[in-house]
Amino acid sequence: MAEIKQVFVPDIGAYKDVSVIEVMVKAGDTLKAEDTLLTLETDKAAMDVPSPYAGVIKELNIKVGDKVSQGSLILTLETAADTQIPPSPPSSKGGTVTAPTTPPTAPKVQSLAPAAPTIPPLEKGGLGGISAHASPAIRRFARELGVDVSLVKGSGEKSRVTKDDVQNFVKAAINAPRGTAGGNGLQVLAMPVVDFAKFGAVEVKPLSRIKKISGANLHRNWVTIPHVTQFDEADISEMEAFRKELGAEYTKQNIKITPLAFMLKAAAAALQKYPDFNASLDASGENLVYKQYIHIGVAVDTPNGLMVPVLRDVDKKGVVQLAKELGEISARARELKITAADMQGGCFSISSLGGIGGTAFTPIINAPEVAILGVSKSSMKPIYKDGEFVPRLMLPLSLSYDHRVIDGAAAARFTAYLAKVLSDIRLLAV
Ligand code: CAO
Repeated sequence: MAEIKQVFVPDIGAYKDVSVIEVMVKAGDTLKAEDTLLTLETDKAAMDVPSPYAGVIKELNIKVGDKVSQGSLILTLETAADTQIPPSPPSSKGGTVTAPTTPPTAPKVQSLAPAAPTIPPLEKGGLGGISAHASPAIRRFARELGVDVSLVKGSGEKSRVTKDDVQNFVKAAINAPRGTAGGNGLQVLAMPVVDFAKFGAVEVKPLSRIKKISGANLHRNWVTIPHVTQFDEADISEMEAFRKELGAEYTKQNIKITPLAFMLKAAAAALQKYPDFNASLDASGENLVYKQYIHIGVAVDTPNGLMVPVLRDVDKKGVVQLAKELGEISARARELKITAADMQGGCFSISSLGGIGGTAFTPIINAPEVAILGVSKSSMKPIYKDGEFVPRLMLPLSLSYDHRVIDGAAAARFTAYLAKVLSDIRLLAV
């Protein structure tokens, strides 16, 4: 037989005037026994209060923000016949507590009298230091949807993750355009938190602003773009001889002609020949946007971190002009005088470590570009030519490309063409 029951806040240990941080039900809702009614939070813990009965809510007496103690009236409901549930012990799973429910012993109006639950600390999860506050019910809800709650940005009080936040996270993941960043759906283990001081003296310094910004971009690009790196070598013996001649002439004008100026020119020629490398995926991830201009970003090592200013219309400029602009813009980058606009609009990037050393590396694509050329230090090598080994100056090239857009064969052709042009710079004139 249906009965009218009142549901009260159960025994919550020594806590009094505890905040109601979430109410999951409203008047008129039909409940199953054990459905979560609300979540309470002290400064140290959060717990759900489940319904001891199945039935229909007649009146809800509590709202978010209320302060409650054991015995506060939560709601009145009309039970379905035979809906009392047997007592259940406190459940503690994944750091959450479900307050136990004890059925009423007297008919009609009855308070709940469960054993005091042990309340664990409010759970915090995290990926790369991001932590999430979420009630047990929200954690359960997120788990049911396969969402790692530590990845959800909370919009509630004290940045608490709400049900809406989880739902919006799922919607965003579903609607995220294919081929773009892919949402934040990477389900990876949180970094272990290590107390380094346990092993020896340490000093903590904040990352520079540029490192923080570029780090976040590099991370996104690394995890969301399927990178492949193609390696090749260019015989730059002749190019180097010509560069030295030019260098002697332009030093007086304070223009330093480094191999990078030639590389910019050669890259522009390769981008013209292979336009897929001068393109970007659009927001839907289903179309390629081909650019009718050739602007190339150059990675510059500054005391504050990596910056990538962009040289415009590289195809329309000569090697000397490019060397001059490169000198100016890299100096401005090192003095932190370049603007955000100086770093926008690039179609392709070059990262040269040739002045430092190394034989090869795997540069990270500067999205939404689809490829980046890494250049390492040239060195004299014995090259087998016309039946004998001859000493040649070889320049290592490392081309990372977005495999969603570029096939391996195309990348090999692009790199081989670059090597060919750098080996015979007369080709740049035709
Ligand atoms: N092989 C051999 N020598 C090379 C070379 C190469 N591939 N590239 C440059 N060099 C030589 C130059 O000729 C120059 O020699 P001299 O001083 O004897 O004339 C010397 O190395 C230094 O060159 P540079 O670094 O001043 O000039 P650059 O045009 O090669 O590079 C710039 C300019 C701004 C790209 C560079 O200074 C720089 O910042 N490089 C680092 C980029 C970077 O950090 N990339 C990593 C990104 S991924 O984390």
